[in-house]
Amino acid sequence: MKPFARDTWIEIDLDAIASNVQALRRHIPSHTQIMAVVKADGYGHGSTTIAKEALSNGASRLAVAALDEALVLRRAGITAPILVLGYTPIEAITNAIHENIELTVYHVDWVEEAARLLQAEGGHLALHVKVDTGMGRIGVREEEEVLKLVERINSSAGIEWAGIFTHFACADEEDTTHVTEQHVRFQQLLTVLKEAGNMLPLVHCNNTAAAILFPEWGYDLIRLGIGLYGLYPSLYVKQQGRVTLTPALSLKSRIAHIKTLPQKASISYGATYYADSNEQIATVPIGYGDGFSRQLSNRGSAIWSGKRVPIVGRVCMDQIMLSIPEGTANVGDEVVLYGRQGQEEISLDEIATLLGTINYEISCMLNYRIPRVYVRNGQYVGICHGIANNFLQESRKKAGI
Ligand code: UAH
Repeated sequence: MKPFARDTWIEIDLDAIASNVQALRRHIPSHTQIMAVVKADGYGHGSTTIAKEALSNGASRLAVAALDEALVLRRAGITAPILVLGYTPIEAITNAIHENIELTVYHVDWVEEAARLLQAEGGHLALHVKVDTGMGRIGVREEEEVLKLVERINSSAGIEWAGIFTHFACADEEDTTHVTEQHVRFQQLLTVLKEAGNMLPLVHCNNTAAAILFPEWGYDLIRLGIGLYGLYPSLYVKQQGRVTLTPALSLKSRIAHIKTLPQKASISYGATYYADSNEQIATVPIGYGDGFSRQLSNRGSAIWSGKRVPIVGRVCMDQIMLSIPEGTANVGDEVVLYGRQGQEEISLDEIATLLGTINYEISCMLNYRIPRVYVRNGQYVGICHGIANNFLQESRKKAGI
């Protein structure tokens, strides 16, 4: 018996996650650590399982966007260093102190408030200084400001200057002008800090794209996000063929209803599709309520019996309809929405292109309603998520996972 009621699930191939970390490990300098970026619930793959798999295969650190995400990892028993890449409100830092979570800092006022809190309450806080070399979001920009910030950190009891980093805006592009300018600016700031007598802490700048294209900029660590999940940051990076990545995520469901419709029978809201005579229409339980975009109405497809079949009519909140032109479909037949079946594949890149976005958004969109099932060596080894949790305890036992 499977451990969830609705026949729609995400399969995550842990062997692919392991192989992707190992591929980057081989590609970057041996002294450069890997920080696995598992924000947004591991880009939709489930943060705790992905974090553990990455740590077992060559990553030594983790990063998330928000402190709450770091606390989820600690609650799962993960003790590796975790960096919060985004803003942390001062009133929340007590949690970071108690749970030994590293924070990002980019303003001297924040350090002063943190120092006051530490003076009153005691404890230790490790900070990474974020410098804005051309991304234009959080980060200190001017040399004097960076120097002032570092000075304030170094003179504050209980605060450790643990790292300095920047983030590239255009590392995945063929035109290297912008990324090179950002790197030069980063190097200049590091030189200014060294000339002012500072010993540099952990230095890092490379995301997946830069780690693949500029491994020589590895410094102390890379922040590996999209590549961990087996996806390339852009078609350009993929085409360079420098590192082989394996996608980890598949989205699957099963036919819930099958019927043969007469000519001109309409399908779904808005009656945007009319059946041909004797058209076989399969209903599949997935929809925009799961993060399967309504933009795929009359445009997307699925794989059934190793063949592509079109989505007909509008994607509903919980259901879609497929036209099965050849062959006999049955209730319970497996349908692949993203991933492979037989020789056919629907990649996240294909869906991203169809929707005018990037693969990152496609996996992040898949929400809590779909259980994540983890697979190793072709065997189910775990499950997490959402509404399936209600069903879990007893059915997990029955399913033996
Ligand atoms: C600051 C920061 C991010 O916001 C994201 C990442 C990971 O990027 P990729 O997914 O492109 O590797 C690193 N650092």
